[in-house]
Amino acid sequence: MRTVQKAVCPYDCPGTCGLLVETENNKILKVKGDPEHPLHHGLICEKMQGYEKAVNSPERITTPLKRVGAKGEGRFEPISWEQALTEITDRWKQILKEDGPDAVIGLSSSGTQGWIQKSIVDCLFNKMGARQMIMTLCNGAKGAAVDSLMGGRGCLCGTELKDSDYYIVWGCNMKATRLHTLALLNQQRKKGKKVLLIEVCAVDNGKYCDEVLLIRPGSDGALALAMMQVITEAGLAADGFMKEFASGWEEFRATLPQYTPEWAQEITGIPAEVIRRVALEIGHAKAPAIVGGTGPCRRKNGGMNIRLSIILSAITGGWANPGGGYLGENPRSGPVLNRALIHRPDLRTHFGEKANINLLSEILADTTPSEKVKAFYVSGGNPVNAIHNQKKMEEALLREDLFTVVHEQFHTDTTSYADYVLPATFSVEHTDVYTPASFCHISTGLKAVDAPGEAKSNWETICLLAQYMGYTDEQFSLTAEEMLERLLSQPLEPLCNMDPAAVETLRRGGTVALPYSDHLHFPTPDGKFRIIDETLEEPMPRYIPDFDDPYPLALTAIPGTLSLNSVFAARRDLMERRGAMILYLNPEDAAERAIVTGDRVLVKNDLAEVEFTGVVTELMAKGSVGAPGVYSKKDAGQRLLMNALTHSRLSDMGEGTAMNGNYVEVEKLRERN
Ligand SMILES: Nc1nc2c(c(=O)[nH]1)N[C@H]1C(S)=C(S)[C@@H](COP(=O)(O)OP(=O)(O)OC[C@H]3O[C@@H](n4cnc5c(=O)[nH]c(N)nc54)[C@H](O)[C@@H]3O)O[C@H]1N2
Ligand SMILES: Nc1nc2c(c(=O)[nH]1)N[C@H]1C(S)=C(S)[C@@H](COP(=O)(O)OP(=O)(O)OC[C@H]3O[C@@H](n4cnc5c(=O)[nH]c(N)nc54)[C@H](O)[C@@H]3O)O[C@H]1N2
Ligand code: SF4
Ligand SMILES: [Mo]
Repeated sequence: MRTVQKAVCPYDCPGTCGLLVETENNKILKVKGDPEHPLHHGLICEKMQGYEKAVNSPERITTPLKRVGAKGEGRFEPISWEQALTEITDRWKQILKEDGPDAVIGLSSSGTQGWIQKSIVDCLFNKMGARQMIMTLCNGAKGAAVDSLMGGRGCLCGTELKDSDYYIVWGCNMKATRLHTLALLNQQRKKGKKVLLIEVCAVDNGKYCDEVLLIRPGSDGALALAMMQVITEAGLAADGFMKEFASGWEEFRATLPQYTPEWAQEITGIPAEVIRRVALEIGHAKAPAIVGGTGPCRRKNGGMNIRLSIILSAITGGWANPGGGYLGENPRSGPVLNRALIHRPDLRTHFGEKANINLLSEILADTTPSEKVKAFYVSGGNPVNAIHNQKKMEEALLREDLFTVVHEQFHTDTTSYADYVLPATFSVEHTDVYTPASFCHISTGLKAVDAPGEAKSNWETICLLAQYMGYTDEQFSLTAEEMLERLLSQPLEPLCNMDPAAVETLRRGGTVALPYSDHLHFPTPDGKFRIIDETLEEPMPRYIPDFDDPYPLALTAIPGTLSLNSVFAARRDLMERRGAMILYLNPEDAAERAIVTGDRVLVKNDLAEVEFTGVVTELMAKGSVGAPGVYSKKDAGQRLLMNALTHSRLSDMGEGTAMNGNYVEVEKLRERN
């Protein structure tokens, strides 16, 4: 019998879209957008329109596997769950006994954003006392900047943008990562509202915007300062409003005169007259909105860049008007459900070392006896392709004394190094609850079909591993459905005040809209928008430069429009359309190196030399090159990928990724074949 059930897109994408899943005889036939979704009304990206192709793929891993070849070869034999669980936990027990819990790392990465399936992995590793992970691979510096200024609350919800009167899309690839925002802005442009793009690479989004400012990577803080200088000098800053709702405004304002457009032109590469004109447009807008992406935050000065752009969004007083403000972080003040019920920090009795995901290659490769990691568990992640310093990561995973277990849906470049691979489910094969970034809603998706073969969800796998470890906590005998019920029956604000019918919707699987946050109410120590933050290394916002590496071109990671990190790598239809690894170059940089579109180019720095196919475009800022998408070795047809060129370094705030703060030289290798 054919049935249609509501589901949720589980991926690490600000939308958390609602889906309708059509099933027959325990098989997914078709997945489409849910027109009843209260915020998105059925709009989903083309990647998810073919979700059934991935779920039904014959390439899925369907049994536990044990390595038979050398590490990295990717040769395995199928074994039973019983054997896998026994052998894995015997080894873990031995490592805990001989080396202690600091020798264990459990990585619950971004494969699924479902609270239940993601956080249960952390629960087991809390229980084991393993190294605590600092998960700041996406936007650690941006989150820290928002926390510093606004106490973690006050960002716009995507639907509020309908009321803005001017849009600044700042380092955000809407076409790839914010489909709903792109659709909304397209509508607003028809009403005569302006969309300004501030980007290092406008290839994907330039055509959807009225004006493009191509900026030198990492110089966004200087641009924001110069715009504020122009706005204050022209008498367009809302002084009364700022004095009332912000702290430190007058002291900060006094620093602005030095930041002229001419000063910023030198740093940003944007002509002073353009900075002046655009700043005045923003100054005259009643409710300007900044759509802030992660690009400018992924560098040494990332937190400062974001602090300055958010202050710019506030100084005209637009925050007091509907639609005015900053979109780019969680628009709610806090969680609506109690995540601690799942990851159970209270089960942790050993508080040893911490591990930042951005430094993972170095941490795993460290063979100092006291620092050595001996057990590595990967769930929902593909560190070989996605984490900085690929060569170091592979060197680490080759270590004979690093015991690696990977829970995956498909073979990846990371599973090749695993001692054991366990088969994972897709979101339609398990139950979970989801909350988006940048929107105000909550969704649940209940299991719609059984998993193929012996695949098990993160929840089931972790509970079994825990039981084989001998852990008797009640947590590990619950089902995911029982956990969902616990979460829904112990809600936090504002779910406590939710209509009982809405809670029933979540019990059955569906989406409920939540109220927006109050954009003028800040849980900072003095209850104000905090411009000067004495708890930071740089209390007063000012321009600081990015890393000072001895290579001329900045290398930027651009999100792929046909991929989402590794999660669509198994979709042959999408990967064939995407093609080989390309590198965007500005015409001047290309001409200096005699490179034309189609040439094979070699990108080099102190870490590696990686080949790309060059694409010369005026939509790439001078002084920078851009590499879209995360590739597998198979899709790229080569061993070294983009992250062979990225250093394991951190941003100025939030211990965040500095993935875009990498510098390279490019040379022509050979002409197109
Ligand atoms: N289709 C698709 N969707 C995705 C993803 C994906 O890979 N593909 N990734 C998902 C994940 S995990 C995340 S964290 C989010 C990220 O999504 P967002 O937070 O919305 O940010 P991005 O769209 O990644 O923004 C990156 C943009 O910043 C630009 N940029 C880089 N450096 C600078 C700079 O110094 N200044 C300026 N002005 N611009 C700069 C890049 O060219 C790029 O276009 O998206 C999620 N959604
Ligand atoms: N060059 C470059 N590097 C990047 C980025 C970039 O844009 N360019 N983006 C960066 C960002 S923002 C991020 S967040 C990281 C992402 O890096 P990771 O967190 O490592 O995520 P993915 O690479 O997407 O790998 C996720 C894996 O989880 C699997 N998976 C999906 N659902 C489940 C599930 O329910 N259970 C289990 N066990 N597995 C599941 C998928 O098959 C996939 O292989 O990459 C970062 N690295
Ligand atoms: S990947 Fe993003 S845009 Fe596409 S369906 Fe999922 S949440 Fe929506
Ligand atoms: Mo991310």
